[in-house]
Formats: sequence, C-alpha cells, structure tokens
Amino acid sequence: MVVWRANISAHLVGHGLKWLWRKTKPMAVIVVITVGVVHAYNYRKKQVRRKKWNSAEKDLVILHTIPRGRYCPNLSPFVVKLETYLRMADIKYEIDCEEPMGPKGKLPWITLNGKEMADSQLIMEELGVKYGKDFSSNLTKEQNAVSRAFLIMVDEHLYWCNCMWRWVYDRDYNVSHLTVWNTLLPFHWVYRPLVARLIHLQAWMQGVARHSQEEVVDIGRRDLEAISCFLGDKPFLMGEVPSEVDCAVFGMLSQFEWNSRGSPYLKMLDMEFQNLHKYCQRMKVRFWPDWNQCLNPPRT
Ligand SMILES: N[C@@H](CCC(=O)N[C@@H](CS)C(=O)NCC(=O)O)C(=O)O
Repeated sequence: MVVWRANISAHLVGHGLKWLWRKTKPMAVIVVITVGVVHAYNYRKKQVRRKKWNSAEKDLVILHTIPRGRYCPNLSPFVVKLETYLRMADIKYEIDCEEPMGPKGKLPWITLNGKEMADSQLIMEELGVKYGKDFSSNLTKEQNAVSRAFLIMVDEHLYWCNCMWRWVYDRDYNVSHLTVWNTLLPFHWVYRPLVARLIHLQAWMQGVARHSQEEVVDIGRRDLEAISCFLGDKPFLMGEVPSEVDCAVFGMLSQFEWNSRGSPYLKMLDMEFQNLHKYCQRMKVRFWPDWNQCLNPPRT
C-alpha cells in the first residue's frame, strides 16, 4: 500500500512538474526548491525525533500513535489491543504522537532500545519472547488454534465492518468528534472526506465494500455472535485467565462499545450480545483502571 501510494504520488508529481516546466520555467524552479527545503526540514525533524527515542531509558517501549480519544483511549483497535497487552504484561511504555505512521505506513508502531517495530501482532509476539510474557503458553494446541482464528477474524474481518460504519455509512460523522484531530485544515471538511475515500477504496480491495450496507452489518453481526457464543459465561475468551486474544478482541470491541454512537453494532452489544458488553467493562476495569485519565480531555 505504502509503496504503490508513493509510486502514484511520484508519478503525479512528475507529470505536474513537467506541465509546469512547459508553462513557466521560473515557477517550476521555485516549486522544486520549496519542496526540497520542506523535505530537508522534515527529514531533519525526523532525525532529531529518532535521536530522542533512541536515547530513551533502556527497555522503555515508545508507542507511536494518534492522540488520545474522547470516549476511548484510542480510535484504532490495534492501538487499544497493543496497549492492553503492554498493561497485561506490565511492560513500561510511553505514548508518542509526533509520528503516528510507522515504517510500514500504518499505526501503531514502537521504538524499543533504538529498534523500530511495526504491526500490533508482530510487536506483541516479539515482546512476549523478549520479556517472557507469553500468556498463551499455558493454552492447549486446540485453544491456540481457536485464539488464532478469533484474532484473524477481528483484525482482518470485523475491522473492515467497523471501518465501513465509521467512515462510510455513518451520516452523523461521529468520527470527526472521536478525538481532537491535530490538522492545519478543518478535519471534518477537508481530511475526513479524503480519508473516507481512501478507506472505502481499501475496503473495496479487501472485498467487504462490494456488499450492501445491510449485508456488511449482517456480516459484522455474525462475527459478534461468534465471539459472544464462544465467550458464553467465561470471564475471558480462553477461560479464567486473560490471554493475547483478549487484547485483540477487546481492542476491536472497544471501538463498538465507546466509539460508535448510533451504530447498529452498539445496539447489538446492548441488546443481543450483552455478555460482550459486560466483557468490555470487565477488561476495562482490569487493565485500564486509569481509563478516564487516558481520555482527551481527561475525565474525573
Ligand atoms: N495489522 C496492523 C494493522 C494496522 C492498521 O491497519 N492500522 C490502521 C489504523 S487503525 C492504519 O494505520 N491505516 C492506515 C493505512 O492503511 O494507510 C496491526 O495490527 O498493527
């Protein structure tokens, strides 16, 4: 995605510059110099940030993400997932919002002892080995297989149902109010429509956007039903003890529970799948005792 997006941008810029050069050469030179200076400035800033992160305290995880949310600590299920794991594993971390997009063009990502790592799942697996915090090691092979299936379902399937609701179907545009968007131009009028188009395109390529809204909501409902059914009366997905799969499931459900006002999914948690609603509250109490302080603005 990053590579083809960069290729398309380079292609468009190249064409634009050729056109400008043909029209007015001095203006083309000014544009090239200005873009060069801005790039050099950004590069320098990036280097300074890296220097700061690389000299952070040993074994301190620096979690790069977008700023805190109004109703849920983060708008990204993957950030809530990773943060919940860091809390579960008692790993010290700090949040950084200066550079949310990581080496693979997505968030979250982390810096640890000067090393950059991307992808919530890969990070959790690597930290699990490094800190000896593998919460699934006591599970049977069969339980691990089920965990894996649920993990993929929420991260790669249910995620897109949430994206479609948040960015495409929701005509109250709640996404504009879920956090304080630090942008130069008004987020709601400028960036939101652009991001919505990009996400719709991604969801189209993934496949889910090819269905009708009704079908997508039903697909999401079936995923929630599967989690609800498997959870039953257990406190956590795999029984009495929480494990990594709870981080992923809670990360995703947190978006429905706190960040999807007016959505059919929130209604489902309230009416049909009340054990998922209780599960969210349980995970919050257990791993996020400071939840209210993690909101932006913090609540007392
Ligand atoms: N598999 C990745 C998924 C991360 C992801 O998709 N993050 C979204 C935000 S919730 C993102 O960065 N999207 C930007 C993009 O795709 O360009 C993970 O687990 O970290």
